[in-house]
Amino acid sequence: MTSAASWTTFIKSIASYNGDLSSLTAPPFILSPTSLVEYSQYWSEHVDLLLEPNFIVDSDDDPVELKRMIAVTRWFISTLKSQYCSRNETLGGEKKPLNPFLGEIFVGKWEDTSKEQKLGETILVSEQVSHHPPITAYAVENKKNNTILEGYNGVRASMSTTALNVRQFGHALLEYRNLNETYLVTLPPLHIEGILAFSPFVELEQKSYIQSSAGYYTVIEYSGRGYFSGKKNSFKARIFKNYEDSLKKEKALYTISGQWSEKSAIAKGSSSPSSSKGETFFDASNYEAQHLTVKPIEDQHPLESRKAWKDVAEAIRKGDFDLIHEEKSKLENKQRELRKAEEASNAKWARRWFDEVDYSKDSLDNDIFITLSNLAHLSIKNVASGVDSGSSKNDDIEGMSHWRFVPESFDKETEIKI
Ligand code: 0T9
Repeated sequence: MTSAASWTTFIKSIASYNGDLSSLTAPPFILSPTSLVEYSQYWSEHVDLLLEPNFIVDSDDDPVELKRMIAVTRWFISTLKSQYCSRNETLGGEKKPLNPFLGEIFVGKWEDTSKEQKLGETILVSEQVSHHPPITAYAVENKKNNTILEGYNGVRASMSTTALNVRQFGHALLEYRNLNETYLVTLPPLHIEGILAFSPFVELEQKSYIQSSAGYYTVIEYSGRGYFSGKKNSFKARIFKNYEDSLKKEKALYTISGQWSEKSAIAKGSSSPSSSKGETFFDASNYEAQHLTVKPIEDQHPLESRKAWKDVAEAIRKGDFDLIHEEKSKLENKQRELRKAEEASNAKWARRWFDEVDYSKDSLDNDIFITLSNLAHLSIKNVASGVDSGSSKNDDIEGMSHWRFVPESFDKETEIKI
């Protein structure tokens, strides 16, 4: 099979894409040797920005809660290049990730190598909590600064004439325990462009939101080439006192605009910062991502991603189609056997560090996710991330569910070493 022919087969398979990653038969050169369970690391490749709100001191200009919201918005913007461009940088284009198996895990840490140890160590735990549909849950924890980021992700995709349209499910909750402040972060819709031209890349679209427990509310609007600035990866973010104020754009306290993969600027008020008036908000090209460290494969548990996929990953690196297929089948057959055995004994795969929650049934009156969703008028149903509770799209999507980190189950962990 020539690569052009297999590409055609691939395009056909995405045209009939039913939302299930495993149904895509992609040619080897579009396969990434990395599992989707690893993508959780992208949330924390700027640990200093993630922890920054802990170090902001009160002064007599803006309220400290607003300064922290600006810092959280900066951290969020800083995650986007890692989340959506890093495969282009390391693999030469967006690639199809390995589809994680149920119970697959990925762990690692960001060490603080400075003398002052202001940040301390930050750890990541990521777990595949669902296979059909694929859902990955994660937590990033920094004990020294009592800060926890947790969340989960799933996607639903459909093919249009030129692009693969992807809606994200899930959200992140960022808790600064010392400050008694929590932020809810939603995930933007996206599409994969450039498929027909053999060079797929992600373009974000529409909006995502950040809601602070202190009331402040950020709306981020995404656009690609040809929209407001004509440049790729453009965005405009507005920070408001609260959700109600966001209904009138003129009420923005700050406006940020630019490219999330390059430079952006911030200015007070509701007009976009011009290059003369604006102050630099974030410059991705001058802020290198800090990659986490992962223990050597020899020391990993069989459920750990790089160990479990080792032979498949090697076959992908060799570009050997038959070998990829053979190695993948071994892993998939083992998984099928496991599911059969569970069914026979009426057992369910035990999730390691996360619990499934149904916010509409479980009595969770003072739950922070519900509180923040209500402030931001966001749905608590199993709907795409960022859907307004009053929207016509506010209907549960079959198979999707919410997940929450259970810190105690991680503290009790003895088998998996970080
Ligand atoms: C959560 C992220 C997500 C996962 C990926 C759509 C996508 C799977 C989901 C949303 C992370 O926090 C952020 C980044 C990239 C997203 C992936 C990009 C992508 O192409 C895949 C899809 C399913 C494919 O692999 C389609 C095959 C092909 C068209 C790409 C070459």
